[in-house]
This record gives sequence, C-alpha cells and structure tokens, in this order.
Amino acid sequence: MKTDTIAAIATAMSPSGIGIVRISGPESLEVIDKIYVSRKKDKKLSQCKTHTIHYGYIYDGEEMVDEVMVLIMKGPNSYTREDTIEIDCHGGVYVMKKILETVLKYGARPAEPGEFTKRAFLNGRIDLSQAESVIDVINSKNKYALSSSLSQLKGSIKDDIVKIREKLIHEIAFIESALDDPEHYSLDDYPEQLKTIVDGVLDNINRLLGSVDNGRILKEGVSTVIVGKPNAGKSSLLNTLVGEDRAIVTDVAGTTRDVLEEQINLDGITLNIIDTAGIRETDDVVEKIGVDKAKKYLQKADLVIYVIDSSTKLDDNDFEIIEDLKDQRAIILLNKSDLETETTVDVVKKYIDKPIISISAKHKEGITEIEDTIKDMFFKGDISFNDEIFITNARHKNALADSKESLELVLRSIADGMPEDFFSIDLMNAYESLGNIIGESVEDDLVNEIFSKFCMGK
Ligand SMILES: Nc1nc2c(ncn2[C@@H]2O[C@H](COP(=O)(O)OP(=O)(O)OP(=O)(O)O)[C@@H](O)[C@H]2O)c(=O)[nH]1
Ligand SMILES: [Mg+2]
Repeated sequence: MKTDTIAAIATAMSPSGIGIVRISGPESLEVIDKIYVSRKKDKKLSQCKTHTIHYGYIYDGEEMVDEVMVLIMKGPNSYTREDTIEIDCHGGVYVMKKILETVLKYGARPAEPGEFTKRAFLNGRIDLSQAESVIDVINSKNKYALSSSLSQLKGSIKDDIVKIREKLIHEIAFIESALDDPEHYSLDDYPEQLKTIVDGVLDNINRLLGSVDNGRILKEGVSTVIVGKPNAGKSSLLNTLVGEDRAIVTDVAGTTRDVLEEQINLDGITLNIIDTAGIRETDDVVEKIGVDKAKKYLQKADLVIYVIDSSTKLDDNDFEIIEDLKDQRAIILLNKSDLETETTVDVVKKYIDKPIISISAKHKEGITEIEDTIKDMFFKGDISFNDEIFITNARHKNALADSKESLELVLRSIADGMPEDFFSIDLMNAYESLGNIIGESVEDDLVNEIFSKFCMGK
C-alpha cells in the first residue's frame, strides 16, 4: 500500500524556546530538500547521512521563514520506520505554523492526531499496547504512573500476552492435527493435560485482571473522601493536606455544603481528595443535599478519611458513619488532639477495626503519620515495576475478561466430557480476544478510534 507524507507541529502551541515540526513518509527528504538551505548553500539533506543534525534556514521560495536545526532519520531507524525529518525552529506559534505551512506547500499533508504513532504500529515497530502506552507516558501525573507506562512501552504487556497466546495456539494446533490424523496423534488423556494448561493460563489472566484496581489508582489517583460530623475539622484537614486555604473553615457546624475536590501528590501517589458536608440528621434542605452527597461519595471512594472531633463524645451520627465504613478502605483521625480528650483511640477501637491516628488539623500535627499510613495501605513496601505489570487500560481489561470467559467455557467442556472440537472453538475465541490487546486482527475502526485520542504531532 502506498503511503503519503505527513507533517505536524509536535510541540505545544504556545510560545516557548523551541518548536518542532515533524515530517514522516516517503517524500520527507524531497520536501526538506525544497525548503532547507544550509549556511553555505552547499548541501542537500537527502544526500546526508542518517541520524545527523544540520544547521540552516527554511525558505519558502525566496522568503526566509526561520533559522533552524534539522534532524534526519532515515527509515527504518525512526519512530515511524519511515524517512522522518524533525525541524527544530523557534517556538513561537506564528513561526511554527509558518514552517508547517511551508512543509505542506511543498508536498506533505497535515497529519491526523496520533498518526505518527499509528504508523509506528502499522509498520510493526510497536504493538497496539505499546502504542497506547505512549499516550499514557505523555499523560502521566506521577512517578508510579510514569514507570508503569514506560514498562508497558517497553512491551511488558505484549510479552505476557504473546506468551499466553503461544500456549493456546499450540493446543489448538494439536487438537486440529489429532482430529485430522487420529492414527498419529492420540487424544487419550488429553482433556486432563489441557485442563492443567488452561488452569495455568487462567491464573495468569486473573493475576493481570487483579492488577486493574491498582492500575487505575496509579494512573488516575486514589479517590479519597473526607467524612465526619459537622465541625470535626474536615475542611481544616483538607487545607492542611493541600498546604493552602482552599476550603472555608469556621466554627459554625454545617459550613461546608457542597463537595470540594483537590489533588495532592503523596510521594508519587496521587490522591484526589474530596471534602464533604458534615454528616448529621438535618431539616435544612440545602444541608441535607450536601449530607446525601457525602454519603454517596463515601460509598464510591477508594479511601475514606473519617474525621472525629476527639474533644466531643461519639453519638448516633458517628455510629451511623462507622457502620457505613465497615467494608471500606478507611482511616480514622481523632482530630483536635490539642484540646481535652473525650474520645480516645481505645474507645474508637471498640467499634471499628481500622487504623486510628490522633492529629491536630489546625496545628498540623500527625500529618506525616497520615501520609505514611495511606502509603502503606495502598502499596505495601515499594512497588517494583520491573516484575509487576499493571493493567491500566480499560480496553485491555475487557479483552482479558473476554478471554477469561472463553477459557472457563473450555474448562466446562472438559468437565462435561464434550468432544475435542468444542475445546478448540473456545480456545480460539480466547486467543483472538487476547490478540485484540496487542492489535492482531483488530478492526480499522478501533485502530482509528484509539489513535484519535492522541495529541497532534505524536
Ligand atoms: N482546637 C482545634 N480546633 C480545630 C482543629 N481542627 C479544626 N478546628 C476548628 O474546628 C472548627 C471547624 O473546622 P472545619 O474545618 O470548618 O470543620 P468541618 O468538619 O469542615 O465542618 P463542616 O464543614 O461544618 O462540616 C473551626 O473553628 C476550626 O478552626 C484542631 O486540630 N484543633
Ligand atoms: Mg467543612
């Protein structure tokens, strides 16, 4: 299939030190030869060695457009595997656009979002899971998300999937051969052997599926909600954690009416923290809406921070909250440790078995302990991305779930003593579902949809 030559501005469209215009495709060198002029006007870049950098100017006919550095990367040793040119120009929006226009005028066409990476995929340099991780690297918000995306970019998911698929195709081929040629292949005892293999593959898939929750947390952050009775000090805690006065704090019970969300970074883990209205029985219409919202967030959160005013006694509102917390990942903070204590750690321990920490939100005491406890809860010790793979992509998760379903059908057919050709149909389905992850035999529409989420010039 003949491909054309594409170009785009690869850097942000805002004034900055340098900007990069990227060109990829069979006519890249032809295009650059028409618009690049070296200082001594003595060379054609198409004649220069690959992976070299050249100083000079971009001209549109007689008109000089900018002073530039040009990188030449001849295929297949480039991101797209095609001849690729990068023009480093001054990073002004107008000048970048002017250079792109010139490149387009002399033979390239505008690239679509993600089209460079799509070519890297279509030309076999990376598989689909690696291509998808490119956008995750760009969007990474913290060091764990970045390490996980980089490990996927190196091919950690692909390698696992390829190995599993090899096992499955081996069995499919064996069944087909045995059915075709019963004289040479025996299927006696085969169902038991197959069961062992499928069990092993399912273990592997379950392990990958089991990483989905942590994967989402790595990528998007821990959804955290602060709950408690009015006046417990929830908003004060939010402000202390964020390090800025974001929420209104007063001594009036029922100050916070609506939810307020802030983001903090805890040693590489992102917490998306929501401050809520104090939970209590109330007839106030507006406050009641706030309380209902707080309860709803409490149910959905990855982590609940329950703040108790330790200078007061527990009451029915507290017991209600404690009841709702039972099945949640939660920590309990006994706030206002600077005041006389009415509710001690020992008292609370009687009602609920969760980490309990004494703090003062106002005087910023006990905050490190909160942070350490949260880190421990989510990532016992340090996470190593070298040996653990996190599934962070919903598409991968669905494909894994589909393949799991098909493999469970294989196990059922074995248990029911079904004929062997039943096994191979479901094995094949599992094989194909897994193939979707790495981009084997995926539909064009899906490929287009995936790459359309990319930024321009990537
Ligand atoms: N002494 C003391 N007072 C505190 C502490 N933390 C908060 N307060 C005070 O408690 C009062 C209520 O604090 P807020 O942070 O508004 O409490 P809240 O839980 O958000 O209250 P609502 O929004 O009404 O539900 C304010 O007067 C705070 O200054 C603390 O550690 N020690
Ligand atoms: Mg508040």
